[in-house]
Amino acid sequence: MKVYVWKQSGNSYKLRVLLALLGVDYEEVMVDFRAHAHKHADYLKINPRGQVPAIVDGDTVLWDSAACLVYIARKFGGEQWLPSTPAPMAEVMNWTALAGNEMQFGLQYARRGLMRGIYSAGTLEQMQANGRVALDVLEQRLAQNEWLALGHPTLADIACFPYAETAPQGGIGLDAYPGIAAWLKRCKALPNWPERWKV
Ligand SMILES: N[C@@H](CCC(=O)N[C@@H](CS)C(=O)NCC(=O)O)C(=O)O
Repeated sequence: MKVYVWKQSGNSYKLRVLLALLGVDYEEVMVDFRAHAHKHADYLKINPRGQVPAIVDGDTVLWDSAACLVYIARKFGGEQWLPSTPAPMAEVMNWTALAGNEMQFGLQYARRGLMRGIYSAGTLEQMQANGRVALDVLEQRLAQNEWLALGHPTLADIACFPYAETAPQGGIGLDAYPGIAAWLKRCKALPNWPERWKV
């Protein structure tokens, strides 16, 4: 299985985390953003959105982090990370949807704005406001619960972790979110939790 990533990408880090926790063997392919490799014709055949992450596993080609996480969890992770029964599966998907919406367009875009000067999707203040919606939802949950879904670590935690952790890089400090801060530490204490790539 080939996994296409870039080292500063939080969406790529989600896959790195799940693969490490599960001890899956795979080939990591760095898509060099500095060379605009994510916009090259060859790569666009894999991910038509010109983004990372993506997975190629035989005839299976996946180009969204949530889809990639679902694939890895169900192929290698049994019932723990994404259960196959309706209500538990849907509860996990609540959080992957939050990760793909307010966390992406709020926390990730605010970070991208401050780190790379890209403001194509609105002002920094708009993105930070969106990001705070996500953090408020997380905090509400984590003030009473150790994990986001089902009382144990699941895909929900992995999908939400990267951009919650980097919220300060988007100008949103975590001091007002003690439940999130404690949960970030709990996640990192899981056996085999990997560091981000060195940049
Ligand atoms: N919804 C996508 C978002 C992926 C995404 O935003 N990837 C970023 C890196 S974290 C990227 O490739 N950005 C380059 C671009 O959009 O041109 C997913 O979850 O996979």
